[in-house]
Amino acid sequence: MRLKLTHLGRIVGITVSLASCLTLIKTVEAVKKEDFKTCSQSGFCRRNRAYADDALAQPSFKSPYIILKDSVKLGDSKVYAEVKNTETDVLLTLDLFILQDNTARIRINEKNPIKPRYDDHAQFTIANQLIDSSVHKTSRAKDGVITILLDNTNKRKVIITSEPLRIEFIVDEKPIVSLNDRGFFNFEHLRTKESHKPKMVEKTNDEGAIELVEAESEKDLWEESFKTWTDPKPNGPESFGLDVSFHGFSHVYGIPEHSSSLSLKETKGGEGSYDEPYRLYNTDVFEYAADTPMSLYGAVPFMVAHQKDMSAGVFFMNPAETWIDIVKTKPEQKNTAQKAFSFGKKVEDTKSTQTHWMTEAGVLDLFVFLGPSTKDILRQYHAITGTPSMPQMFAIGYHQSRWNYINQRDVLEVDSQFDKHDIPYDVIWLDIEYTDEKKYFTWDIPKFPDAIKMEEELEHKGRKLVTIIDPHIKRDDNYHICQTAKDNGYFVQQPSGGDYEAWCWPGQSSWVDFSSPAAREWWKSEFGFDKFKGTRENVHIWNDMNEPSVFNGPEITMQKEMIHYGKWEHRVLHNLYSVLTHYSTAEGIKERTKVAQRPFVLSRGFYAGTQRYGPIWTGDNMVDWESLYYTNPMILSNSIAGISFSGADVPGFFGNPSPELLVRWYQAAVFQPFFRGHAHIDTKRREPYLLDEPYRSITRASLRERYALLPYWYTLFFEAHKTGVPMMRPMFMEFPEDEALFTTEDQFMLGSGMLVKPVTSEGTFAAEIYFPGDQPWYDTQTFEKIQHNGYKTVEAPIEKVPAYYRGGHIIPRRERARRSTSGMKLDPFTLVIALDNKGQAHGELYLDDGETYDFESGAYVRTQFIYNNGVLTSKNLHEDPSSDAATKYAASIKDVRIERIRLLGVEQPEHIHVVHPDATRTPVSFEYSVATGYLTIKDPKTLVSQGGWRIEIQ
Ligand code: NBV
Repeated sequence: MRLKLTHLGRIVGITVSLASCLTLIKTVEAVKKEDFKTCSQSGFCRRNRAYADDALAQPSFKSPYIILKDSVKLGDSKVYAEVKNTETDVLLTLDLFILQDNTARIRINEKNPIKPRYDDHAQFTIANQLIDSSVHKTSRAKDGVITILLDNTNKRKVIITSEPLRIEFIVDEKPIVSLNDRGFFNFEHLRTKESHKPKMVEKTNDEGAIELVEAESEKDLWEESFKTWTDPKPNGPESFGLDVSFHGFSHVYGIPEHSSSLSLKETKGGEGSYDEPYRLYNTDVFEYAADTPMSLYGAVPFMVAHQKDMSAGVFFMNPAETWIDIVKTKPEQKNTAQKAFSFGKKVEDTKSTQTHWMTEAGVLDLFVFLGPSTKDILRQYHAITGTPSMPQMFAIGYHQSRWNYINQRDVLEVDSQFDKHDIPYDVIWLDIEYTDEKKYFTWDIPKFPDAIKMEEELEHKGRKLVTIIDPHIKRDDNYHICQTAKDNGYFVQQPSGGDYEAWCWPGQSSWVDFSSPAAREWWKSEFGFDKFKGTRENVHIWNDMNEPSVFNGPEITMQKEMIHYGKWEHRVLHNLYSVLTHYSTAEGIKERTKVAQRPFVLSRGFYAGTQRYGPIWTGDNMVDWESLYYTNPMILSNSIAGISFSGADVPGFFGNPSPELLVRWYQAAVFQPFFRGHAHIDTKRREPYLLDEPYRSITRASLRERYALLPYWYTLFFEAHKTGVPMMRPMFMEFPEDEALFTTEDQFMLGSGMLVKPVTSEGTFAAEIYFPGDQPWYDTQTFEKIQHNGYKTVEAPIEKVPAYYRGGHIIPRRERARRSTSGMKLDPFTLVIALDNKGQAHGELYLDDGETYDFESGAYVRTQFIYNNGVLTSKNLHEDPSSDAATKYAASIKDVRIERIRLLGVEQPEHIHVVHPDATRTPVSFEYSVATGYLTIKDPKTLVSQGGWRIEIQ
């Protein structure tokens, strides 16, 4: 048995004292699936799945939920109705709101619960005021059917049927999304154990006689066990399930985080399907496996369905544990009762996707988005949950981390090696060992005797430091953080009272209750420079283990019966814990300076809304080719669910990479939003400068390419901040009509202007790429033009990552090699103009100070470049270009110019002139490559902060 000092989720049982801190020892091995529940081991999942199976098994099944017709109230853009479970007589309330922009919200709760069901999470998740649709008085109720229009055109409507309850969204007379179509809706009302009447079913016993026995659904209602843990479930059953059908949609996406394909797989039979539902329950899955629906560190209950001419989305807003079954049918499969409600409409003979959502507790609160495009859906989703925050410029450079840089000297040595080898990087990271005995907000002073000095040295080169702060707090009476939290009741509580205590890195620990407003305020204040001694402005934070990870808890997390602020059980808000940690930390960083700087906080756990606080990464992946492959579908799934700023440990966390794997991983990460090299404590050092040639030069070139592309990246981050459309995009988002791309996950678009296909397998020096559309593509390294529609094999030697500019797009770059982003602030730009077949192109550049929030008051430059008919012009897209903030910012970059223009796909010109804003006309020199049709215009001396110039190419 190989003993390692590593993750405590796999405790073998030996406790040693190491450097005066309690540390546990374990063996390294691959994921232990048996540590995590399957659906059949989770009471509510099993019950809801069984409910669905029963419904399907009975040809005459009819959902027992009906709308009480007399209860219906039609308002402007809303409907209220009471729903009765005809088997139990329990009443539910149904509220349907028609919101702006093709969005509807449906809430179902108990009418008279014996105690309230948890609903407080909405205040954290809904970022914006929800605005009712402007459509008024367009609802009508007739013969038990309620019709309500989503817009003024009669094009989009919702039809609610009373018996049984069924809600259908119709676009152009075609059903698009329907709820309770298959009758799986099941709402477990709160009850006392004494009042509960078990459901009995007939069963044939061994003697062949029929007897009444408790139904399968009666198991685990009041208590359930998993391995050595028993969940006492004081509230009994409180789950709900609902089927959501996407008619005519063969593909659904999103619901991260899973190490799975981009187009989600079926979970109940079907080719290549999983036999478990996708699970959403934030967990610290050690050495997670590839290609599984098991839950991981984050959970976003948002799914997007796409077909050729439209997309639809569903956001199941609830932070409790949720499982989702997916099946695909062709053509529509319905039982008799359901057929009765097809309104005589023709259902297309295409595949449909039927999903079944099962949630452990709380209120059913669902948003439906009708797009029509995927980008529209993302705008609609972000209008609810908030758009991603705008990062500082350094955050999108390269980060160098490992567990651990051992001391101050080590940090500065690594830093200087980057410079020595001319490799750019922006941030160096400290993992848990920098603390005094894993007491966060403290330093191991012998190892870091003068942290401020170290940070100043980094600052001198414009670099940053990130330190880890986890949410588990060491139980220690001499530790100020523990003391304050203990004295003020800031820790999660046990059901019987008293702080919850369990095991984590520091040994015996308690967990800050971030759902408590007072605890959040206190946590924020601890980031003040006067409190977190040894930190200054260039120090940012990393929140790890915030699922939360609890080494000796069930499924390596907190027991569900633990108590949060407001006496809510952990069960009801589990997936929210991560985002509350992330929020509190990010706000703390924002508030610690007089002029707020945009915080940088990396989080491992996440939930809907996380995008407002900072990036996430995909946790403890393996150093192997398969894990490299999965970085793309995983990050794309995050992107489509609003978590657009994400990345994976490069080149994997556990294990030692071959130089080839390392090089290929760096090449891929150039085009992935969050780019951090990180490594497990037992791995060999692998900073890029340690590589032998040619690998070192190749990796240096990759990192330089990342830095050269930062203007494009930053412009895309701004677009995401404004619209929710992610930087890294699935191919189908840009080419929504091309069905060949609906399952493509090994190539992707960076913005709308670049296509990337990273090499993710060993010994592979060619790539098969699908070039969509009828416009040309240009190799980003050779500028070779590819006029091809469909698959094409291209060479991909070790120094090359296949990446292409899309004809019709202009990409801004900065090509001077610098140590870090801070050195690039006033650097000139290069524009790459990739012409389409008509000789046209357009693109954008967004620029601001890269640090503060001044851009919100107008301190930015936003320019559109347009190339048409041999003339390049620019257009100022600033909302208020003559405002003080705009002019002041423009003045601060007044000398920043375009130093080079590369025109791809152009004929050799005779003259090139710049016409300056004052109408003076000067010739410009250029070079032309006949072989590739590539033109370089040298230093046209046009300023990015100034419009009114043009470049004429004749
Ligand atoms: O803090 C140590 C590690 C960290 O390096 C890693 O990135 C996290 O995902 N952390 C998990 C704790 C346990 C790792 C086995």
